[in-house]
Amino acid sequence: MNKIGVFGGTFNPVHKGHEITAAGFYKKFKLNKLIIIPANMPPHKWIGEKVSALQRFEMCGLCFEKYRRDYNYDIEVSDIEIKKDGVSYTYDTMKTLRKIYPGDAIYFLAGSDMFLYLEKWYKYKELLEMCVFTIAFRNRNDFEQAEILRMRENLISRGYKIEILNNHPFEISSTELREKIKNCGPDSPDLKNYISPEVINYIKERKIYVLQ
Ligand code: DND
Repeated sequence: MNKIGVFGGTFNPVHKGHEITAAGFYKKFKLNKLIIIPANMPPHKWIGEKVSALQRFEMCGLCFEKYRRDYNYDIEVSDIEIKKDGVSYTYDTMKTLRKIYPGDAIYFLAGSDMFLYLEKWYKYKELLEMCVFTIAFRNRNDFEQAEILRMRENLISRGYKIEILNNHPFEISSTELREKIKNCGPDSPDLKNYISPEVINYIKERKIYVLQ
């Protein structure tokens, strides 16, 4: 039985928080494969239309390519949600993946912010039945971490599989980075601390986020 990791997100844009967390996920769970899935339309927020799903997908490709090339990770950026019109519910994606990987364990990775409102996700119980839900910490807030552990215990007692990545949080968000690019431009020197150079070049060439 293989272990397939899945990391879904809007990735608007993909940044080093995503990257480091995904690499840690791959290593900690000794994954045989990791699939990065940019959402077409995320169910929980309006993202506008100025940066297309295809552009978010291409940025993910550029960002994760080096893990395949330099570290030999089996990482794929999938267009499964982008090819499907409409809202990208994780439950639907997981059902499709279950058919592709019938006998394998599927680990779905999400940040703590997403996990905390998991009970509002579309068909979350059915989703949890199909995967090992894995939580990455996004910050060092003790109160939040205690709440995550409490929720995890509760879900485990109901028979679901919930894991914790136990990562050192890299505290950055796509929202902050879009603001930074808008206010300081894509040449802002500290941007490279947060976004990989390939992705910065893409942002510059396409002039995205600058006027938004
Ligand atoms: P986001 O828009 O939060 O992604 O979406 C996360 C995933 O959850 C997507 O696949 C959504 O379709 C799915 N979702 C959400 C809500 C409801 C449902 C599904 C449903 O089916 O009903 P971002 O691009 O903002 O971030 C991608 C992931 O990376 C998220 O899990 C986020 O928490 C995490 N993340 C970080 N993790 C560690 N360190 C950081 C991070 N920044 C973002 N600095």
